[in-house]
Amino acid sequence: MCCVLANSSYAQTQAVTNNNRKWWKEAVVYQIYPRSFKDSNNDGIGDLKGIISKLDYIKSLGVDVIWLNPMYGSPNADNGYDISDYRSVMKEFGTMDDFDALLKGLHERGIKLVLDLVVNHTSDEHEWFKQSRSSRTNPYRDYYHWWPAEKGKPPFRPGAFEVDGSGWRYDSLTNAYYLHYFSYKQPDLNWENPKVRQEVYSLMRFWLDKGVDGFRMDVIPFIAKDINFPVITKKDLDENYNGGWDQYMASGPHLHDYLKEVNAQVLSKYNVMSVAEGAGVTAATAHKFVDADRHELNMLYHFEGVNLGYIPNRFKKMDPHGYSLIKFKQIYSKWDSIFEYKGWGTIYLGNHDQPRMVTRWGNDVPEYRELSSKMLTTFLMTMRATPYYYFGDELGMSNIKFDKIEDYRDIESINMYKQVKNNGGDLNEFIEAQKISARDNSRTPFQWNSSENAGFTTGTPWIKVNPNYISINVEAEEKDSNSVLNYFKRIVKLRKSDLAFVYGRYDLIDKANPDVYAYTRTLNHDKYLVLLNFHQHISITNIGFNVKGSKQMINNYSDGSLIINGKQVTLKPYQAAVLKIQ
Ligand code: TEU
Ligand code: CA
Repeated sequence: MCCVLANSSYAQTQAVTNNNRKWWKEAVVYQIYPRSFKDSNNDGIGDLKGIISKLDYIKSLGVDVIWLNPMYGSPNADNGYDISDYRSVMKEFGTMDDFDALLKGLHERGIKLVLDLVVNHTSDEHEWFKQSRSSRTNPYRDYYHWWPAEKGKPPFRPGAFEVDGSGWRYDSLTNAYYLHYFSYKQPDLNWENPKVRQEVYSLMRFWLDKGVDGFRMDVIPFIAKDINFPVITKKDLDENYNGGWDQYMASGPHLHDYLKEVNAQVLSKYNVMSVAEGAGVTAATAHKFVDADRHELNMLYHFEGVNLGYIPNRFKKMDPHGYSLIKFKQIYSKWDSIFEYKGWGTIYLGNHDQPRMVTRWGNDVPEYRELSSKMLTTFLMTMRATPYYYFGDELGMSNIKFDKIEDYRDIESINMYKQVKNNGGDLNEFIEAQKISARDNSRTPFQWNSSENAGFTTGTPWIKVNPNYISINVEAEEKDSNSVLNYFKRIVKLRKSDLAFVYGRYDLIDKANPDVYAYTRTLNHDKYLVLLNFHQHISITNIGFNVKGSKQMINNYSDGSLIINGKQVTLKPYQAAVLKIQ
């Protein structure tokens, strides 16, 4: 008993020593998908000058770090995740001068900029790949993974964005197959080759020397593979829905040697942050990436939370019963405990690969959209982890729910549709499922005002604007003190008002409650209680200590109402509140 107590108080005091305090732990990250933020020249595509024109809006949010999706030279097979030139700016997005102006404008406002580092693969239009495929003896041949056809067909590997599902593509020029875990336009780099690694470090330095503040590292566990390519079957992968990719295709024997090298040769030389897209990373492997003593990366984001509620291997179809809040609480509580003593967590419910947060995790019907948006934002801003907040969620933007495949722009949805069609599957069922889960739902243009195309462009937008922009937009929400937007600004301020929200211990309360997510955050003598009703009915939670007399810090019901009865709290539909326990 003595030791348990000693440990927990040790953790608490440890948590805020200067040693342990880091700017990236205390930051709120705001993600911008440049293609959809603001179009400055009315070609229908968002661009860097567009972002520059909205810097004061970004500043008004109170966020600290911008994560910008890829804005490098790219033929856009996968909206910039297929890079043909790492040291340039995509033509549609502007010029290097625009980039420099953007970085300067952000820094002048005290905001940091983190770029997307996509180095598991390049575009097939990258010069390295053009060289590599040109002959078997080309010096760039070993920059990629080739399988000579005289060895027969290569062992099956999935290609996530391919209609035939194959991750190998035959190239007749040299009678060989090359590996691509995504589309054939995205050949995988061979990290076993030290020259490839030096190329990557050099391009990282190029951007860091300009002053960027770090990287979000795309599918980083995938960079290292077992290059003996042992035989695996589709069944192996399917039966390991969450872990399969990692087990068979990623996290190769040298992964952590490479990450240590990235740290030693690049990251450690700058005051920057790094966050891994931790596709396939599990509780068992997480520390290997982010334990500070290992000198690899700072943070990672896992997929266990966002994968909850899908039927496995059914093209991202949701379970008709929705998701279980009890499981949701288990997952986020587990990930909190993983990083209690080592490493540091992240928290997100939306990004450019996910549908809109309110549709997926809340309720986007008119009656509950605002309340449930605010409730989910309360969750994100009160957990012990760095929040990664996706642009547009601060307005309560919701899924567009296209009902025709022709409206989709995303290679993933388009090719999955073809796959279902070729397999004689149910296309209506597929389209219905996509209304909830498709990535394009979160890629529609940002909603600035109620003028045509939501003020995003006067041209034809590259993807349709959600018609709800008439009422859901910045201009309208800035004027309304109870808007989702103003609630977002208030809760960001609340998070920053007390280090307890960043470093304080997390304790789950009433864990078997199927409707309410309740927890406390405690640092030294400060204790906050967070109450979140995830459902549309009135719900009661038993806190276990007297809540009466505590101070209300925020409440998503604008009249501030909250029914407290001693140790019991009754929450209205989607109600969220944070109380300071006196
Ligand atoms: O995503 C990697 C990844 O895991 C995705 O395949 C994800 O599972 C999928 O989007 C779910 O629908 C990264 C990028 O974030 C994504 O935008 C890219 O398409 C992908 O890598 C390839 O670069
Ligand atoms: Ca433009």
